[in-house]
Amino acid sequence: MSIELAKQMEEARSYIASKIQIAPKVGLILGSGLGVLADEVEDAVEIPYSEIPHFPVSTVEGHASTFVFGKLSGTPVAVMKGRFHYYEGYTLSQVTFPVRVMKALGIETIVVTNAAGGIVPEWEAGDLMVIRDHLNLMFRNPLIGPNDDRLGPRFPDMSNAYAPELRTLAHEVAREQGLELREGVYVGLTGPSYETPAEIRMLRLLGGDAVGMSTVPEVIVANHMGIRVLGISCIANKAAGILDTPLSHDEVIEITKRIRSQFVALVREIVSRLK
Ligand code: CYT
Repeated sequence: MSIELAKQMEEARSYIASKIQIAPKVGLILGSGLGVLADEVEDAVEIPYSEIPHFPVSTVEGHASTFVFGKLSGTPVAVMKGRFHYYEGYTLSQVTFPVRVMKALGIETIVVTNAAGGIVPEWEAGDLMVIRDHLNLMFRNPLIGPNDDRLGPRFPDMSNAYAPELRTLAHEVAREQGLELREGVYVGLTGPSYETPAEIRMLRLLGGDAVGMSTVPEVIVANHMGIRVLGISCIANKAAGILDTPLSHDEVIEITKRIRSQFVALVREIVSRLK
C-alpha cells in the first residue's frame, strides 16, 4: 500500500460519484452464484468494473463483474456483482481495491458473501453460515507494504473482524424467517485447486468450519479502514473427502441457485435493519 493508492482510490471514487445519485451506506460483495441479489436493487445504476479507473477485470466463470448502485429495502447500497480472486492472478492490493473505493464512497458496513465448502461433517450443501471469524491460510496479507496512516493503522486489530452485533442481527432475522443459520470459522485458501481430503482433515483440526478462496483479504482491508463486516457463506458443497463424489464448480453454482431465494430474503431483511 502506498500514497499512490489514496490517489487511485480518489480517481475511482470521483468517477463513480459522477454517475450515481445516492450516497451508499452499505456495501455488498456477492459471491459465486449469489449475484441475483443485485437484481433486487431499485433505481439501479450499473457501472462495469472495466469502466472504473484502476479496477481490474473479473474473469472467472459464474461471476459477473459490475457494480450496482441503488436502494435495497430502502437502504442506499453499493453492490459488487462479482469480485476479484487472488487465484485469477491479481495482487491482493487489486483484489481489495473495490473495498477501499466503497469506503471512499461512504459505506460504513459491508456484507461479504461467498460460496464455501462445508468442513463440518453434519452440514449439508445449501446451508447458510454466518462467519464468526476466519483463518487466513492464504499466507499473505493485503496490508503488506508501506502503510498510509490516513487510511488506517499499521497494525489493525482483528479481534472482532466480524462485528458481533451484526452476527446477532443475522441470527435474529434468520429466526424470524424460520431459517436455520449456521455459524462458524471460514478458512481462506488461495485455490484454485480444491482442497485434498487430507487438507480438509487438517483444516477441521485447526478449527475451520467452511473453506473457500475469497473473503479474507477483503475483510482484512475492511477492518483496516474501520468498516463493520458481516460475512455469510453459502455452503455449496461438502468439502473434499466427506463424500466420495468429486467437487465441481458447476455443483457450486447449482447449489447456490437452489438456495438463492432464502439467501436473498435473509440479506434483504438484514440490510433493511442496518443503521
Ligand atoms: N468449495 C468451495 N472449497 C470447496 O470445497 N466452494 C470452495 C473451496
